[in-house]
Formats: sequence, C-alpha cells, structure tokens
Amino acid sequence: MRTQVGIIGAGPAGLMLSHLLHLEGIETVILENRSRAYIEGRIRAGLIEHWARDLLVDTGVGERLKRESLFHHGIHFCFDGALHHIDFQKLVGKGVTVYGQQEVIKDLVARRLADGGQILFEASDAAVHDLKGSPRITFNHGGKAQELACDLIGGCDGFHGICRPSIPDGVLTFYDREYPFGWVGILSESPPADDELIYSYHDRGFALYTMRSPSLARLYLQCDYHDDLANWPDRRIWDELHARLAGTRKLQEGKIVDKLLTAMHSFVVEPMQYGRLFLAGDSAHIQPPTGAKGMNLALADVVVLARAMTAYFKSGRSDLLERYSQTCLRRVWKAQRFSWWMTQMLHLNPDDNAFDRKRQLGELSYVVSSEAAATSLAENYVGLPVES
Ligand code: RFL
Ligand code: PHB
Repeated sequence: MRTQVGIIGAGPAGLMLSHLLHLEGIETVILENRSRAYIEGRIRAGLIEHWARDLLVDTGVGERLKRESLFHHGIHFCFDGALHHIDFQKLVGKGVTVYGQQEVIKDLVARRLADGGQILFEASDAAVHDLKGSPRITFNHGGKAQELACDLIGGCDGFHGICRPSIPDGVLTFYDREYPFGWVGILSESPPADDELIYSYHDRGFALYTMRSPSLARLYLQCDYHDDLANWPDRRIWDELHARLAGTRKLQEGKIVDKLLTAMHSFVVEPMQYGRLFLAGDSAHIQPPTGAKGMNLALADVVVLARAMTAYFKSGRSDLLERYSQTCLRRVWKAQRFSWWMTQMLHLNPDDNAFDRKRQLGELSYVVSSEAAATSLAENYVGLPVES
C-alpha cells in the first residue's frame, strides 16, 4: 500500500489532520489500534475553544455540533462559600462550546468515511521505519501483516502510542511535572449544577461541575495521587460533590453511567519532529485537564501541520514543515503555563501549608475582582490564536 501521509491514531489529532488534508486533495490512511465503537464511546474532553468550534463548522463537520452543543459565556469560581462569575463574552468578546470529544470523533469518522477516507480500525503492532529516508509503517490488519509506504507520517497516537518512543535516544528533550493528586470523574444522568461550569476551591479539595447536556452532568473531584476507584463508592462521590459546592447551588443526584480516575501530569517533548515523522496532540504533550486544553491543542497542532504538509505537496516547500515544531511549541507552552496555573491555584497540594492556602485564596480573590486578571484568564480559556 502507498499513500501521501500515513497517520497513526484516530483521535481528534489524527482524524482532523486526515480531514484537513483531504480538503486540500492530499491522500491519507489512518491506522487505529482500537475498534470504531471503542473510539466513538471513549468519554474524555468536553470543552471546545472558540476558534476550534469555528474550525469544525468552517470545514463542514460542525452541523450536529451547531444543533446539540451548549455555548457558554463564562465560568464560575466557587470559594469562601460564594460563586464568582467570569464573563468571557464581556471581557474578550468570545465564549466556549460544550460538546463531548466522542461526539467530535463520531462526526469526523462519519465525514472521513463518507468522503471515501481510509481508516483501518483494529490495526495492531504498528511500527515506523526509515524516518529519515523513505518512511514505511508496518502493521497487522485483518489477520495479515501489511506495509504502508508514505511520504510523511503523522504521529497522532496519543500519550501511550508508539511514534514518540520510535525516535532514537538522544534526539528528544522531555519536560515533565507530576502533580501529587488526581481526579475522580463521573458522568451522571442528572441536570448540571448550573448552566455554566463551576470550578470550586474547597478545603476538602478541588471539584469541577461541568456537563455534556442539560440532562447529563460531568463531575470531577480531586483525589489522592495513588487513589483507587474502589475507594469511591457512589455515596462518597455525591457526599463530596455536595460538600465542595458549599451550598452555592443544589446538586441533583442521578444514575452514574461512567466513573474514571485520572492522574495529573504536564509533559512536553521537544522537538515535535524527527525526519519525516511529525508528532501532534497528546503524543507530544499532555497537561492536567484543569485548563481544558488537551483536545484543543491537538486540533491546533494539526492545523499547523496540515498547512505545512499542504505547502510541501503543492509547492514543494519544506520551510513550514521545518518550522512546524517551533511554531506549535510556542502555543503549547502558553497552554502548559495556563493549565499549570489553574491547577496550582485550585488544588490542595499535600506539600503546601497554611500560607499556600491563603495565597491561593488571595489569587482567586484577585482573579475575580481585577478586570486585568480576569481578562488574562478569559483570553487563555477561550483559546489563544493559532499561528501559521
Ligand atoms: P488521543 O485522543 O489519545 O488519540 C490517540 C489515538 O491513537 C490510538 N493509538 C494507536 N493507534 C494505532 N497504533 C498504536 N500503537 C496506537 N496507540 C494509540 C488511540 O487508540 C487513540 O484513538 O490523542 P489526540 O488525538 O492527541 O487527542 C488528545 C485528547 O484526546 C486529549 O488531550 C483530551 O481528551 C484531554 N482532555 C481535555 N481536552 C480538552 O481540550 N478539553 C477538555 O475539557 C478536556 N478534558 C481531557 C479532559 C482528558 C481527560 N482524561 C481522561 C485524561 C478530561 C479528562 C478527564
Ligand atoms: C469536561 O467537561 O469534561 C471538562 C471541562 C473543563 C475542564 C475539564 C473537563 O477544565
């Protein structure tokens, strides 16, 4: 088999890269090691930055999003027993969209297949070869060993994928931060606590009250670093969610239809390229979900990558590909800073003392009372521009 761009991974990065290249007349094949049902049912992110919503709509994959998503003008912070609203629309003239990542995945998969795109689901044992010469991807599909020759490779296989580890030792520099806590998350068949998100700072730990629809709440609680879901029976989750909302809203309980535990980790690799392999999305960087940046950064990377690959195939220009990594990393580090800042402001760190608690409250109080501070938060939350 041969194609112009071989893409490993059918997450937001891989699917959007394939879609954008198709719109430019460039051929791709996506290899995904999971089934279609699995990737379409995997519940993850839910918040889409303003430009990313425009990208989905403007490239023809936003019809259902326009009908079913929720537009949010701002967020609330909850601390000291009160809610404080940050109005993004007023501060920066933009908002954010709530629409599940798995819905974005369903829309992109449907569109790629309708456009004749090739997505090979349940392709196992992918390996990349000859990255500085004539790249090839070997894999197993339908019980047969196969090989895909390509001009360029999109490494869109997430944090645990094979692309990043295929780059020889000594090429990459890793930047890393582990946080000494995690999140327990649930999806509940009940209305959300409020029309907009509530980020709550509480002396029992952080909590986030978000949603997927007016009848489906998504709720998160700070938990221990080495916690276990067995420690979180439904009753304990609801009791903590009620306590950490501090009486500012009444939270209705519902049937829990998903429960997860997630670690908090910031990680960036530089450069995001080796030879003809280009890393995009979680394969190159991850951040704690507090800033809701992961899916958005994955989409921003592939906007830059699709432009660079298009220039390469259509005009023989390789300068944009050469600059791909540095262009993305400028935005990646701003998103890392924002995610880290939100995380440190809102979570109880077991290493902190009473001084740090007072400092966090001072910071929250500043953010909700200073137009300059709130504008900075709003600008980052709704999403910084994507450079070319
Ligand atoms: P993905 O989505 O992990 O997709 C990678 C794909 O590659 C496949 N794969 C392979 N395929 C073939 N061969 C291999 N060897 C392979 N290895 C892996 C995988 O099956 C998968 O289909 O990476 P991508 O595309 O870079 O997208 C990144 C986002 O998924 C991620 O950053 C977000 O989900 C993070 N995130 C959030 N991001 C936001 O923008 N807004 C949010 O509100 C938000 N909330 C969250 C989040 C992540 C969370 N968790 C579960 C970590 C909330 C949570 C709780
Ligand atoms: C979500 O809706 O899952 C979500 C929203 C905002 C975040 C993290 C997760 O910061």
